[in-house]
Amino acid sequence: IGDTFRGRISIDKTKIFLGGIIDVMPKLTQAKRIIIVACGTSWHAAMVGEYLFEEYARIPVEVEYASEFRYRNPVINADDVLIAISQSGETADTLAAIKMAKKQGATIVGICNVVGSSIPRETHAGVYTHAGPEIGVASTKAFTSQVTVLTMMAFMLGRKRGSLYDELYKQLIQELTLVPEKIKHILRSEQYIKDIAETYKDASNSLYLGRGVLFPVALEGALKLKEISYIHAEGYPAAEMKHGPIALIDENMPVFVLATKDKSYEKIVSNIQEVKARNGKVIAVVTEGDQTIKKLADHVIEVPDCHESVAPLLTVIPLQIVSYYIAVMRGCNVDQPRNLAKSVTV
Ligand code: F1P
Repeated sequence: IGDTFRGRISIDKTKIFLGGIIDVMPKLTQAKRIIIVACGTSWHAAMVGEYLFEEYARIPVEVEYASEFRYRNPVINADDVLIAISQSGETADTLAAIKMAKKQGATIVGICNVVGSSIPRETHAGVYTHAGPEIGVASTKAFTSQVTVLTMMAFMLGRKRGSLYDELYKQLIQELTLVPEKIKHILRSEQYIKDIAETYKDASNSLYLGRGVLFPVALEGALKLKEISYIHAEGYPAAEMKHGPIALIDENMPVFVLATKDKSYEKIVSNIQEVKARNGKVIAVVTEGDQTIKKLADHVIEVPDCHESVAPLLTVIPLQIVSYYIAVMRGCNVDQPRNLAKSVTV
């Protein structure tokens, strides 16, 4: 899927090779803490990274908006590793956060798309995602490729730190290698997803809910919708709904729920019931064959069964497609949304 800033990152049936990141592997493996800084969509990828690093590598992770981090006085130690994620590699806030952490002795790892951009030049090592030139301003391929790299790193670190035993490590790699085929499968539902977009294109507000590693996917789904269609959208951890957003729910509110089968499944089913009890419209992204949610939700979008660690990579796809079609149907320019720039360099 790409190469590190100085070598290839790849995956085969049983192993992950992290190319040039190998140089900083001892630092990463022994890190007391990983800080991930990013902005926008890249920040959502960072949040997925937090869940995966903590779950599989058992390293404490802090995710920070670079735009906040750079202006406060954070505690940074020499045994911290700071991972900077940026599609453009030029985001001024992310660059400033790196420079600050570097001065304080932290090891800096980058995950960037644009080869030779400013952020890679300030890092000790890193990965180019080679997600191709994004024609549009809003990140889509960048998100999935950033999450893929973070997933590979989490598995690799888990292996090296002894928190992932052999069998599970192999199973997780196998799951990752199946992702491209599963995404192709989801894309076959494009017409069905377009019909859902048609139903909700005139909404003025929307809610996105997810739990665990799918919470950041809810944030990303909401961001995609607001960025390109200008519909107000909020992403929330599903369990937080009762602490406020539930007040917004009525028959005009589409609620997108990430509800694939994982350890939070029972809880997410009850969140869907809570929304339905208030007449909200539920569009649920579910595991293929799920009959329980089919009976509750207004629409279900099925994704192939997968291990929960790779669910972000699959479940974000239908949300990106819904946003795309809603924006097109509202006559918005999806490639060049108003007020947004591809690289935010100031
Ligand atoms: C961060 C970002 C993008 C967003 C838009 C503005 O950019 O917020 O996520 O889609 O392009 O910038 P980057 O640091 O990932 O290049």
